[in-house]
Amino acid sequence: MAQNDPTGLTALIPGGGRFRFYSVAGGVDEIPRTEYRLRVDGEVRRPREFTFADLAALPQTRMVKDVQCVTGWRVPDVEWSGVLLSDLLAEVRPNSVATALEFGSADGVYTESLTLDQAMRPDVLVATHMQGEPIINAHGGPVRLYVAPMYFYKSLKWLDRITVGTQVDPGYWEELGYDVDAWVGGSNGRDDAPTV
Ligand SMILES: Nc1nc2c(c(=O)[nH]1)N[C@H]1C(S)=C(S)[C@@H](COP(=O)(O)O)O[C@H]1N2
Ligand SMILES: [Mo]
Repeated sequence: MAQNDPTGLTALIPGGGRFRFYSVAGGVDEIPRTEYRLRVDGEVRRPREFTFADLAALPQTRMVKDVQCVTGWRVPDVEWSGVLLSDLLAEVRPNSVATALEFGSADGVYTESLTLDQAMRPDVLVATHMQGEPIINAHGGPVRLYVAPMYFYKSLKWLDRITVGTQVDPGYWEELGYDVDAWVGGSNGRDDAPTV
């Protein structure tokens, strides 16, 4: 498996099913929930910072869906919960010119992006829990993105910033050649990718 991995940085996460650990930055120090902050700004009417408690006070959404890494490993039926990105965006109210989002990580290196339309989907989550437990540091906790219909590289770990803007900036892997629109496709028959 490691030989299929362009990063050479993976290992199985203990107790994590068949998840493999990915971090282009080598990881980040544990972020206590009480110190967690998510900055949401850019083309929004109400830029603000969310604490972990702020996220917990928003409507909670749960979904059971697959994880698919572009290098081939897959974990079926993972339970995720947290705040729908669309519910978070309703709090900050994107301006009419807004068309894209950029996500930043506390690792200071990894970035990702979505169009505003993709971000509004009902299967894109600002996730705080995985398999019924708080997301552990190795999985990008306390808060990571979970973009169900796309390859797992879209699901940025250690989420600490969302900048709403007017153009999609290619993320870390996308600068290295991976698709910006990373639909997993119809191969598993249940990821709801648009048929194009
Ligand atoms: N910040 C950050 N997020 C990231 C990555 C990364 O290197 N850094 N790797 C991505 C890739 S390629 C995958 S497959 C998943 C792996 O998540 P896991 O370590 O929880 O299995 O995280 C994605 N999000
Ligand atoms: Mo990946």
